Amino acid sequence: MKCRKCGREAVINMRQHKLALCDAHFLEWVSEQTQRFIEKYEMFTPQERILVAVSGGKDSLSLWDVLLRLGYRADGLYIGLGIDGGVDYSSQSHVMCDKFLAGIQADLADRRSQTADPQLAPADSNWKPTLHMVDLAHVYGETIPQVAARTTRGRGKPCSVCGLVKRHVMNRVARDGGYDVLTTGHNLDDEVAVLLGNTLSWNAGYLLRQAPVLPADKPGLARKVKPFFRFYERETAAYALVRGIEYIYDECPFAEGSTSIAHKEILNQMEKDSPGVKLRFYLDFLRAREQGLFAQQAAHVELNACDKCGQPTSAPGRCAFCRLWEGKKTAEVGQASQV
Ligand code: Q46
Ligand code: ZN
Ligand code: ZN
Repeated sequence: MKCRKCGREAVINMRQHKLALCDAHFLEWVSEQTQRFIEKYEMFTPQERILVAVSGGKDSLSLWDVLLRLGYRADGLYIGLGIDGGVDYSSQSHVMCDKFLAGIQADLADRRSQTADPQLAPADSNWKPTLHMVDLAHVYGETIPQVAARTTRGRGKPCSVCGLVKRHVMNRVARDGGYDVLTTGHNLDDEVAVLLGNTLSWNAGYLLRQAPVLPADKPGLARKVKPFFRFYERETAAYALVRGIEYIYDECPFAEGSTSIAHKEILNQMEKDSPGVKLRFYLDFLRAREQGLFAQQAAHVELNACDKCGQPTSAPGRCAFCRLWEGKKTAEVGQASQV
């Protein structure tokens, strides 16, 4: 297979786009497409401050890489969940984030010194990306498996607690750090798997909140965006590989056997028979959503500020996160450290 742009050997063939590209043209294509999605869906502007939630995996590190290379001021946030799973999962993923940061800082400094490109040398050219680190055991006194073990939430699986905690911490760091926008590395496969789950249960509330851009719910909260939502997982993996980004290959040990992995397998089977079906399913959903298919639901969701942390919640009084830690001593304020 030859690259459509230069005729060299292709490293990837994207059947849904009928497009094969060599390594250099693939890297260029990913950057251009990301920029196109950022503009098309009005995700953020070059003037805004961006926080990228990084897990040490291929998607989030590739996203951080692309945003920085496009000239955006994007800092990282790593949340230490305290998950071991026999593979030292959390520590290893933290190491990957640190390594990535050291590499990209050197790379950006190099490129800035060699170019007069204003995108690579923004007005405050002293700016360099940092990594915020929030270690749950340190700040809240417990790891995710420990919190999960003492609550009924999630029926023995820590994922529901983990999702709740991550959302809260991401919001807090974005708010306290004065970030305009919070980005996550979710790719199309992630989004379509969730969409299938939400559709199977016709959960209109969840369907309404599933989107590549979620505006800030309350003043002081960051908008949430997913710039990679139109890339297939194999494309983000190929990007990391071709760019030489080291990432943690192991999935979180608790992901095993999840319904979203089962949904991914089914969708991949469908994609094999009908290239592009995943992308069409998601884009058609967005169109239906735009047209107000789930709008009726919107009127019924009322949010108040949590008594304790101030984040939006549909519950009266305290939010689910604060209730989770009731009676525990936490050291939440100002505990995100920077690298
Ligand atoms: S990190 Fe957390 Fe995931 Fe692990 S415990 Fe579940 S939710 S699987 S994205
Ligand atoms: Zn080429
Ligand atoms: Zn709260």
